[in-house]
Amino acid sequence: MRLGFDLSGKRVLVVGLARTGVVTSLFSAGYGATVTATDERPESDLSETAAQLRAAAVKLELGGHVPASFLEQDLIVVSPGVPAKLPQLELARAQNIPVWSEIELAWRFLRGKLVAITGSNGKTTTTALLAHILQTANIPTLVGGNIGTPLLALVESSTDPSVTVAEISSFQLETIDKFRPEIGVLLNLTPDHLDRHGTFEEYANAKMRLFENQLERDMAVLNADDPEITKRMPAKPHIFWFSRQKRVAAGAFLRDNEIIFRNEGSEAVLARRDQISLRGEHNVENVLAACAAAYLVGATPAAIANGVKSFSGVEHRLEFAGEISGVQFYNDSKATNVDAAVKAIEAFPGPLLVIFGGKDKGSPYTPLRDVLHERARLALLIGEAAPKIAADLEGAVEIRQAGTLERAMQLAMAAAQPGDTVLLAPACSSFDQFENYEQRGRTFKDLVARHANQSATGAAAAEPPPADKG
Ligand code: UMA
Repeated sequence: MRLGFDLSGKRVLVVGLARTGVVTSLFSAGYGATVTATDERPESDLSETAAQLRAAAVKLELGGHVPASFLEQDLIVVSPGVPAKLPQLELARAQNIPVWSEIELAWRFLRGKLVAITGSNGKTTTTALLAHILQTANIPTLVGGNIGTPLLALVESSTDPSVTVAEISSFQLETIDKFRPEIGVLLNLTPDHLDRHGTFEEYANAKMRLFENQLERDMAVLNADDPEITKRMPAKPHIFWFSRQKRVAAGAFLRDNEIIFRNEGSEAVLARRDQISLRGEHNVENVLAACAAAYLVGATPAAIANGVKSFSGVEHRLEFAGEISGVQFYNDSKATNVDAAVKAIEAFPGPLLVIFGGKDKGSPYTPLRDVLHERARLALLIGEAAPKIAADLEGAVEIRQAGTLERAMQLAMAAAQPGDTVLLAPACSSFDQFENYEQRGRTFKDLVARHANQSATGAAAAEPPPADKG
């Protein structure tokens, strides 16, 4: 039973006007709220959005945030990308005005069950896989959250028997109030977004908020192999584990080739390891988590096995982008933090040429040293973070400064030999040079396609690359 929220006649301020803010503004106006929406970007950057919102009687404050407006509201809904500690939000909190993330508002309206998936890495793959398994099991399934579609956009389609599978980020969890998923999944905890959260502890605290409102009848699915998780176990929910390394008393684990779910002494075989087509050991963990959650939601073992077998992965996650003259190209643009990049590299035996860089997020790049030394021939650096990455990786692998993705591709084409793999695994966010990681990934794939065409037609590369040693 959800708490609900009566928006009718309420004054609602929506902060941030990208995907989340637009959906939130229109939803709130549709439910009878008086909506003001604000964005730091000027009207010239938001003309289409502005027209759409004005047509729905939303008042706009663009090109900055007006502090007084934050104090005249019954509710403020912030987009994930807006810092939770924005001074105007602190002022509102001091006046006891609730500041919620969009997932809080959505949770109050969504019907059916909610499975919320978080973690530092693997969220999107696990969310997509779980949704795919549930669809294979003929369970009415909705999918959204950090994966791209704001949860509020799913409210209208949700029904009592439906299951919403939601990817949830630390940014979204920072501003929840009563948000309570029936099943919460935590995949792993490694440093990420320290530029926003400040410390790993603060970041981990935000992630653990997934479980803070859960009751005894709710469930948590946790990674038994991650010490950062086992030391933070939530107190209330019924806990199920998943493990790649050991057998667990309650939850999913591997026994030889089989994925077993065990609970109260009885066991079910959910799928086989050799049915997983995703690369990398980290993806075995994602599959274990998705299988456990699917079984807990009510999918049969046969449907789970079929779902695992027919799932070929998600765009921008270790996505095969093409082969040119015996060199394979992989797009892992979603590797937006250091741990994700380490796991991406570990998924290939080598030799590798890896493209790193983008906007730095505050974590050191030194955890990449060993795996690069072992498997990579060359690191190509792009974007703002390049000098810091070069300093952190010095001596572990040959480094070249490329500046842009275009240049990195040229250098990779010149240096790669048949049998090599060129991997885009930036370890950084994309916002210095791209709109988002999706655009970065698509640019990479376009470049691979262009070079493939050139090589097929025998055309020379546009510029022969000089040796930019860095
Ligand atoms: N803005 C302000 N004031 C500020 C800061 C930003 O007005 O002080 C404005 C910006 O100008 C912009 C808007 O706020 O117009 C940005 O909103 P947003 O970044 O939240 O963008 P959305 O399109 O709503 O996307 C968000 C998530 N973005 C982030 O968390 C940064 C998307 O996750 C998510 O898919 C979407 O909601 C739907 O739920 C993306 C992401 O990068 C994929 N997530 C991070 C990650 O996965 O690492 C957490």
